[in-house]
Amino acid sequence: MATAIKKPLTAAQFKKKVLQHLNFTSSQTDYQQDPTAVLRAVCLTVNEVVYEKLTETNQYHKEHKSRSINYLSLEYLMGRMLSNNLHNLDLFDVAQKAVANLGFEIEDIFEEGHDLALGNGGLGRLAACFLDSLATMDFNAVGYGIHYEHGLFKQQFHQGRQIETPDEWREYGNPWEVCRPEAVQNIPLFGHVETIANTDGSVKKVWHSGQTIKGVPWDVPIVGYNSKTVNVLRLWESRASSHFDWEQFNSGDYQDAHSAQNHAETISKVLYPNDETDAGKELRFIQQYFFCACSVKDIIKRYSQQHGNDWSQFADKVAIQLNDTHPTIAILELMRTLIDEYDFAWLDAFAMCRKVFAYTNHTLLPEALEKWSVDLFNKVLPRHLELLFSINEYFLNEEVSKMWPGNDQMRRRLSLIEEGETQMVRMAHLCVVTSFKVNGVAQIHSDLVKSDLFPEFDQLYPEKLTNVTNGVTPRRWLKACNPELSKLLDSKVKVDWAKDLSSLSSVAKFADDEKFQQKFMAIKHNNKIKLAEEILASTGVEVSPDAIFDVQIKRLHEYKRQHLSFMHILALYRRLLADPDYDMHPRVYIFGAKAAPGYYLAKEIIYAINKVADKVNNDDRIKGKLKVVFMPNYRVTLAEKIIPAADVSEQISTAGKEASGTGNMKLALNGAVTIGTLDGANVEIAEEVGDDNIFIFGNTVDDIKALEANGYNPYDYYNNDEEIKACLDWLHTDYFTPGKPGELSAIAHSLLDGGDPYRLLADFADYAKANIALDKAYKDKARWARMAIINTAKMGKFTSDRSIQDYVDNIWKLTPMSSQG
Ligand code: F55
Repeated sequence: MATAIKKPLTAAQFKKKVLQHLNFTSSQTDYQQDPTAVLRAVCLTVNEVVYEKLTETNQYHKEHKSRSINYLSLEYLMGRMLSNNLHNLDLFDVAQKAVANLGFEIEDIFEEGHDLALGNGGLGRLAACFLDSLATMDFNAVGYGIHYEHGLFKQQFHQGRQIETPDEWREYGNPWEVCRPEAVQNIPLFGHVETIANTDGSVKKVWHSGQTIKGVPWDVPIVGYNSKTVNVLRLWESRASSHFDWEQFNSGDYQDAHSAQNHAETISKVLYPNDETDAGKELRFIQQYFFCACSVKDIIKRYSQQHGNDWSQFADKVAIQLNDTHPTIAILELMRTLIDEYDFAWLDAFAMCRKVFAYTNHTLLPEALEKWSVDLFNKVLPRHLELLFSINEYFLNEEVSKMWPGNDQMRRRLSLIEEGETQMVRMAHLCVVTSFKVNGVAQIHSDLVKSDLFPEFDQLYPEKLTNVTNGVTPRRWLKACNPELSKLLDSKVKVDWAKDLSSLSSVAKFADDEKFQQKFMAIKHNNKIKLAEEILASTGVEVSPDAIFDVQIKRLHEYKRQHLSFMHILALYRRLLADPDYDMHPRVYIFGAKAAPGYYLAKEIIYAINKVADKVNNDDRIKGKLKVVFMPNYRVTLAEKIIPAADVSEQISTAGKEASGTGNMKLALNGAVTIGTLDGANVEIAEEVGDDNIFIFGNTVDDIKALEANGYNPYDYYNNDEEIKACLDWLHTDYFTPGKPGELSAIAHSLLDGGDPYRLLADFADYAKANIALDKAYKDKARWARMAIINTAKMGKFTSDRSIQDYVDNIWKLTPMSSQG
């Protein structure tokens, strides 16, 4: 395969450098017993190449005054970096050889690395995939985020229940980051606003803050795959602005001097672990402002270094993408800076914001739409609140009332402020009003954003709402995690498919080729053997690689309906108990999911799955036909092991609830067949692979609306479906929790008296039917192999390179490095 970029080091040179780092940087001459020291030395070696490229990238963009995209996200779920960086630099083989020469397997060295888990789920992982694509495609991009001391909690199970422990990802340092003291920022908070009358009758507003926090940037280099670029992810850490109040300290008030420091450092201490509900906590709000203010100041500083005080090109050179509403406050911060610090007229500042910001919506769930109380705004950011009110006044008078004259109801509905007992700021409305583009993350989701979430905004701003379907990076999610399949694809596809994923479509012609099928399925089988070892090690459960590996990996949430699969497992178990010869191919259900620590029902679902797993896995009567494993501490690194081994991908959310999903893409890319609803990107996956190569079931968005219009009653299903009734009743007994009846009742309660908010029972029968069809398909080896191959071959659309190209063409309007001459 042709590689455009020359290998920067030979294996011998690489080894020499690793030894140098072991000797001189780590003073570690006795490295034979210490894979951690070797990991560190390998990372430092890679960094030598990385930083040289970073300098060249910066130089280029400085010279060309390139337009940049600035991606603002509270979350980045990067996973481990070493393997990815080696692949992207084309140094994998070199490092493997060098490390082997030192007496280690490269995989064992990787295992010493920590995940950078600075995110919850899909939204954070999407940001990570986008950074990879931006660097690969040579775009000038900076990711901005928070340098959390603790990322997403680690998960353990104690007697089946989730226990959370802190994530200590950088306890002993992180080789991939570098501190940039020269780019420190100071961030004001609290205080009051003074109004000063100018001689010409106008007024000047001065914000006197009550506290200042220091923002310290840590840069993580983002290495493009086979490209010229190394970009950075800049993560802000909060510190007390003067390290200590020495006066206070010297006067003996040691405790108070410390507590100011503690308060400042608390801001970047921990990632909020909620993935779909807004925590509504003051500290979260301060986190958001802290990182937005640091980032906006940094963006302005970078611009000024090239353009001085000439603001005329700002909107031509800078685009800022808001990853959900979490960084919305950046809009008000830019507005405030332009008016208060650069003397912009209000209208000019507002017009500038409207040219610079774009917003991505990731959810339609009402509980995830962020609102902050006006009181909190007033306390923490009094000046920003004034500006928010002024934007609202302009928007309601100049835009809403002109479009719908005399319509007070419309003013109330669209206002940036929700009236009520406590006034709340609607962050999504501020985003829509002040962004030049708003995108959903899959076609069906974007359509629903237009028709159901923001129909009036769509009328008011006809071209603003748009779609960019999500994607995943094939570098991490195929090339690095599934080396055997990658090699097979290399042998059939003559271009570099990792950079041009649609080229995989040429593999479809081998879908019926017996030899190719055998090779493809042998690789799957090998991956399953490896995963079976991992399952045994982490759960103690023995599973057969000859069984169907049925995978559901994602955050735990009622709308994702892990409990639909759980109910179906109960049904299968019942069928097997009633008839031990019940005809089904052995199946292993593999779950991976973290529940938000405060999400009661999600935790009950984990517990129930674990309890049923205990019973089923140890029941000889069913002859090993059914196994259930819940792998603890699901994270990027575990996903990289599970996905290559999956036969079946469970994507079973209630239609209309999953904005896109991205695990669905990763699994299909690795040859898993989807069983799923017509929700999120499943719809587009079905279009790509064709109806014969996916199992679609259940109510559509329109069906669900119709069910609800007719008055949804879960008891209709309970009373009319003997299997549903039996499974739900089972949960009240002590069958799975001996001596403790009712321990699993919460699920049954939610599905019956709780109204079954995610319409699980309405989809149960069709899901069970689709599973019978799936079982039949699996038993036909050639048919299944064909389906699996077609899935891999038809995933070209879902590379994050295509998503980024869509953003670039329709939203950001960037030019890549190579095309700038
Ligand atoms: C995190 C914090 C808050 Cl306060 C709210 C939501 C989240 C979060 O993690 N959301 C999230 O992951 N959303 C997911 O985004 C993916 C990428 O677009 C989608 O594929 C997925 O459908 C959506 O649920």
